[in-house]
Amino acid sequence: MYKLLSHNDLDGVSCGILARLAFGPDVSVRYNSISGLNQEVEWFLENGDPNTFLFITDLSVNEENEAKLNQFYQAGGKVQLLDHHKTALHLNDYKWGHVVVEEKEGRPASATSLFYDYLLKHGHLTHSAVVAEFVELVRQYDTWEWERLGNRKAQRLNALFFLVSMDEFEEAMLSRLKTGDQFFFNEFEEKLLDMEERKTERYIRRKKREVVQAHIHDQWAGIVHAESYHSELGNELSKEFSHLDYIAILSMGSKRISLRTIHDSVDVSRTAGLFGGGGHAKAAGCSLSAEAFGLFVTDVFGHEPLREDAKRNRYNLLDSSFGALYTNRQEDSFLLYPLSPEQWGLEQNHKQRSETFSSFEEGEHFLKRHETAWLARDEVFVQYLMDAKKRAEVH
Ligand SMILES: [Mn+2]
Repeated sequence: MYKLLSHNDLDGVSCGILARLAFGPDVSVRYNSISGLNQEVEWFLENGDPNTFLFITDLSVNEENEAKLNQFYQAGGKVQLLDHHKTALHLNDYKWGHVVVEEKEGRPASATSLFYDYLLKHGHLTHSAVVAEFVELVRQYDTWEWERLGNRKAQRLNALFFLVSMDEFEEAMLSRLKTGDQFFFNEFEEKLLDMEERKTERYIRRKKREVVQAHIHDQWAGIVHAESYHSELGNELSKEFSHLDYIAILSMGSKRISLRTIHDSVDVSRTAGLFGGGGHAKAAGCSLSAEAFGLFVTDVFGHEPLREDAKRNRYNLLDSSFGALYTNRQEDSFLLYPLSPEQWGLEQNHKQRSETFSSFEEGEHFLKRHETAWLARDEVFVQYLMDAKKRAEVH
């Protein structure tokens, strides 16, 4: 008999689907939240049949279970842990641990792709084009590679995963992977996914107006409360407010914080680590502890949400040689303009400020972080230039 303990997201559940494909009725599968896994492992070690082969995928165990699993293994127990989270790399010290972050240079791994390779290598599955395509879609979604590769099918697979129950998803995928030679969505699913896509867009648009920023442990965080679409939301908000190091998505019901970033210079698994969590460089999470609640909720309760940059401007543009005008809720005007190719100056309400910046971006980040400013609309820009002209005439 086999037992699989896996994560309850698309990557984790797809490991369960592969296990069912390989072992049929001989496997029992349980999906867990990150915090729920350790209890399941303990239960298995105390009450499970010691002849059962235990797989753990897409999740890692705490120190206590790490030691207990190793004892179990040393005593002849069969266990294999497969994970792709950087924070689990130390488990490679054990024969039963296999943690790979990158399959090869520039190709990030997912638990499903690692488990598929394992099952092929050990003869539990034979190669199938449709299964390989499914595994690749899961890998692309889980590692966010789909966006770079422009593969919306991967994103739609994840959307479908959230639209139906886990049992329904398992069943639908299993029957598709057993037959067919190409992975497809049926007509009904396509229709459903189109509707879902529009709903997600509206949700994200609304959430863009609810982001507050805060300087926490030497990083700039954008904070938003949201129950759903964490990855899509984190990605969109990180692009919209690119002066922020990361986006923290708070879920009060589950007392969790999801951390997302698009910046290569930021590692949110380290940020999550400060609050007892972990994950990947660009996607991580932690519990909403009392300390985190103070920083991410109480301290920012009075903050006004950020505003998006004006989008349809023709004159007031980023990085322009005339300068770019920013404004804030106090209706201050900030003109960021080039003094020379290597230096940008700043004027506030027509008065010179002492700060200078070595690039436009540096000045923009300064204004967004310290003045909570956004790119003004064209009308405001034109008015500012007219005022400047009047002032010059008076003097
Ligand atoms: Mn994963």
